[in-house]
Amino acid sequence: MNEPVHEDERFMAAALRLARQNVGLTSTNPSVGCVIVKNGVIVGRAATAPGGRPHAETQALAEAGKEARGATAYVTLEPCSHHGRTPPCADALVAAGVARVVVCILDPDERVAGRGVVRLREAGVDVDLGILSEEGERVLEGYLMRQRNKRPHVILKLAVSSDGMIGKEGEGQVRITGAISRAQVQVLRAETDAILVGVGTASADDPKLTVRLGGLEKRSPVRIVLDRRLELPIESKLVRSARDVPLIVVADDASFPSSREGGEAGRRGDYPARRAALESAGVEVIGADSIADLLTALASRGISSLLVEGGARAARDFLVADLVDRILLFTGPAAIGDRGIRSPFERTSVPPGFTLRRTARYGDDIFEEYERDTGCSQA
Ligand code: AOF
Ligand code: ZN
Repeated sequence: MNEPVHEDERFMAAALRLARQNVGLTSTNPSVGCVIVKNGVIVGRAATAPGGRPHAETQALAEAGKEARGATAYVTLEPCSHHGRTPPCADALVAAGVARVVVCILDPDERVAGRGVVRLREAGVDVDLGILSEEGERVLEGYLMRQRNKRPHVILKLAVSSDGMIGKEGEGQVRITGAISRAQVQVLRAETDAILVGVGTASADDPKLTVRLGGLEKRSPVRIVLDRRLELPIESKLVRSARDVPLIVVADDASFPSSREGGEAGRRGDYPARRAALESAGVEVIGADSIADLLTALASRGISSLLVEGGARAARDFLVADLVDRILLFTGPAAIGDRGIRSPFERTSVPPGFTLRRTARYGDDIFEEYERDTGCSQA
C-alpha cells in the first residue's frame, strides 16, 4: 500500500512548483500553491495571486467548481483560519465539500498556527501533515524566517575572480562573471523582497540594482544601501531612480541628530543637509546601529528575503554578525591582478559553518551554493 503516499508526494510537488512561480510577487504574504485532485486528476490549481490575494485555495476551488466535492486538496501552507482581508480558506474548503486536505507546512502566523487544521478536522475533513516538508521549508524560507525569527532570510551573493578579487581599485564595475551567471543573478533579484549593497560598492560601481530581464522588470526588489554617514552621491543611478523603485539608505543610528548630539556626521554639520537632499529625491533614510537591528526593522515592514550583493565590507559585516543563511558564490575564469579588491573569501576559504549543497557550471564560471549549517544560531 505504498501507492497513496507516492501520489501525495507527486501532487504536493506540483503544488510546490506552483508556489515557486510567485515567490517574490506576493509579499508580505507567502506564495502558497494549491492543487485539487479528484479521482487522480487535477481539477483545480493556483498559487497565491501577485500582491498576496486572493489566496491559493480560493482560486483553485473556483477552478474546480463542483468537482471539489469529495476531492483532495494539496496545499503547501496550512489553510488560513482567520478573517483577514479574505475569508478563511479552511472554511472555503469545508464549504466546497473537500474530503481530505494534505498540508506541507503548518502556518506559524499567530492568527493561524494550527487553527486551520483544527477547523478542517472539526468539520470532518481528513488532514495529513508534513508531506515534502523539506522542500516546502525552502519554498517558504523567507516567510518562515520572518515569522519565526523576526528577520528576513539572508542570501549573500559574491562574484569572485580566479585570484580571489571582487573588483579593481578605481575601476568601477569590473566584469568577473559571464552572461549566464549575470542572468541568474537577475532571476534571483526578481525572487527577493530586498537587495542590499554597501555605500562603497554603490559609489564605485554606480549600479541600479533593478531587474532587467525582459518581462520581469516589475519584480524589482526594494534597494537598500548601508551608508553610515550618508555619503551616497545624489547623482548616483540609485538615487536618481528612487521614485521608480524604492531606495532605503541606512545610516548609523548614532548619525541621527536625535541621538548622541548628532553623532559623527551630525557634528560634521552636513548630515541634516545630506539627509534632506536624499529625502527630497524620494529616498527613505533610516537608522540602525547593527546588522541585527536593521534586519529586525526590515522584517517589521514585511521584508522576508534579502539579497546581499556586496561589497567586501557589507559581506564581512553580515558574516561577522552571523546573519547569512546561504552563500551563492560565482567564480569567474579570469584574474584581476594588480589593484584587485580582495573578496572576504573564495572557493577554497568559505567561512566555517557553511556546507556546499550545489555546484554548477555557467559558461566559464563555477557556481556554488552553500547553506548555513542547521543548529547554528538563527537569531
Ligand atoms: C492561505 N493561502 O495562499 C496564503 C496564506 O492578509 P491576509 O488576510 O491575506 O492574510 C495573510 C496571512 O494569510 C499570511 O500571514 C499567512 O498566514 C496566510 N497566507 N494563507 O490560506 C494562501 N498566502
Ligand atoms: Zn487563506
